[in-house]
Amino acid sequence: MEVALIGLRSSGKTTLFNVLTGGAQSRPNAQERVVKAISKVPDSRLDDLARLFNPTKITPAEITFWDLPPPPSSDQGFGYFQGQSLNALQGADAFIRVVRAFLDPTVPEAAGPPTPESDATAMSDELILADLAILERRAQRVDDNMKGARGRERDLLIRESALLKRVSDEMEVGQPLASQPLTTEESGILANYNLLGHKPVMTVYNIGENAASQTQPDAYPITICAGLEWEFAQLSPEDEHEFRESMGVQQSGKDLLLAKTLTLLNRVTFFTHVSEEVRAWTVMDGSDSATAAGTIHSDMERGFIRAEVVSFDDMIACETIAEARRQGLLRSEGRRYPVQDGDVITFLFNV
Ligand SMILES: Nc1nc2c(ncn2[C@@H]2O[C@H](COP(=O)(O)OP(=O)(O)O)[C@@H](O)[C@H]2O)c(=O)[nH]1
Ligand SMILES: [Mg+2]
Repeated sequence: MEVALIGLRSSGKTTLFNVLTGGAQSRPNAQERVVKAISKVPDSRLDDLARLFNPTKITPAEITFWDLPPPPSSDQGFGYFQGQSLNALQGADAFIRVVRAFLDPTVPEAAGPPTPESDATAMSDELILADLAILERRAQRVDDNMKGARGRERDLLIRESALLKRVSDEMEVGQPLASQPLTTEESGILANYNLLGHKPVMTVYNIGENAASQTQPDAYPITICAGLEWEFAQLSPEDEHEFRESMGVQQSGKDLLLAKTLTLLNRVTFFTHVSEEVRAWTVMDGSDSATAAGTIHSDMERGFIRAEVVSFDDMIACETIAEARRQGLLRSEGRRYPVQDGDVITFLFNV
């Protein structure tokens, strides 16, 4: 799972990246390339399972975050969505859009006084421009291919060309892709282009220290004080607790954001236990057990025999697999079983 932080200069992307990844970015203003770092997703269920299985190793699910270099020249706007940066961003699974909502006279603003709304609009406009560039390149290729094409191949290219034109025209008048009516077939064609507008985006308002105590975990858009969270991250657990209390910011912004990112990516978590390790994995919601096995190892998907599944709650209640089996709560599931969030799974396979 690859998630890129995007937003205007000085909105707090690198600060937030450091909060999420424990300070992976040491030279925030000098970087020249995309910096990637892994964040481990906390999940109390993993700790509960570890108490039952006594593993030597507990492995949480991971999300990789990307911190982008400042745009090369532009003093306004993003400027990310061109050339090499655009190609890189097409490889991300989702975006977290950081909007500056803090006032700090010592930090110059990228585009005049911060107004979260105008900042957000500027970003949507740039995403549309980037996608228009992708569509235009594709349209060029389709036109080239049309010259030598005959019969059915030619018909398909004509249809694709018409689709490209229609979608681009709509986007040019400000209609984002997400709000354009498309048939399943059309969506399928567009899915091949890796358009930025197809990727899930979550907006995070980086609010000021004085507003930090008013954050609400379930508010939308998410609000977080990245500067303060970064200060918390430097402290010992005791000091952090005390400082959080005094600032009125009980909930960890990092934990909140990681949980929201899994939701953004439409992921569910399942757990495995082998003798020495209890581990959390994630798959797309709706994935079947064979696909889940494949996230662990391709051999396990290919040689899939069956999955032995017990729900998290049943596992905690029974304490042992043997007891879950005795009570009939350990289910034997085939390849097509849709994995549920919290499933504790043992895959049986041959290689
Ligand atoms: N006061 C305040 N300053 C912040 C906050 N978040 C980031 N900053 C400061 O804003 C400046 C730009 O932040 P940075 O993370 O480098 O932004 P980026 O350009 O989006 O990567 C740095 O000096 C940060 O210390 C915040 O929540 N409050
Ligand atoms: Mg930065």
